[in-house]
Amino acid sequence: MPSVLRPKGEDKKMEAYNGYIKPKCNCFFLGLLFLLLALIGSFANAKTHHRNFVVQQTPENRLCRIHNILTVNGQYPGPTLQVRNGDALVVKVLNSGRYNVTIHWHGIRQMRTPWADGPEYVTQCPIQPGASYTYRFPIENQEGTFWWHAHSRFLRATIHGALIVLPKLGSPYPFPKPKHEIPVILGSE
Ligand SMILES: [Cu+2]
Repeated sequence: MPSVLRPKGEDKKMEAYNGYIKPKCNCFFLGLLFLLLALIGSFANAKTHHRNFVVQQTPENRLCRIHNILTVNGQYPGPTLQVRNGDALVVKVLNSGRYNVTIHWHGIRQMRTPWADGPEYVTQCPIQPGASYTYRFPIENQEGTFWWHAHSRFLRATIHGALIVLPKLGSPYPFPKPKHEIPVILGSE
């Protein structure tokens, strides 16, 4: 604005005013942009892991005799799931066995997904023979080695496996990083 339209000294006041307001606006929008980029970045690192569990009877040779034991995908203990903090799991469980079954993700907090927790007749009806159920849940603010297991009647003492939650990409372990890691699963029938 031409200075002739204002009293003397007004220009300086306007400059000071403009000089004060502009950086504040820029800082605000810059801050907002960084926040958005950080949010996008954190979502970009999160993955959704899709797995299939087939619960089935599998012949196993134990103590010189063939036993039909319950397995997941023919494995006992069942498959190890490895994810990162912030990831999501989608596990489709097909019951090809003879008994009703559910799977409990032991120790995983189901904050907004209680129907994925697993205890039969508590958060879901059991998966009947020939039927399937898909568990979908995020893992939020949890790290460490957990486990999953059947959670229906006597089947609780059968199929189980490890669920390993690593820190987010770029985040350190809460202890000195181990040179080597081996999941140790203890179970009895
Ligand atoms: Cu459990």
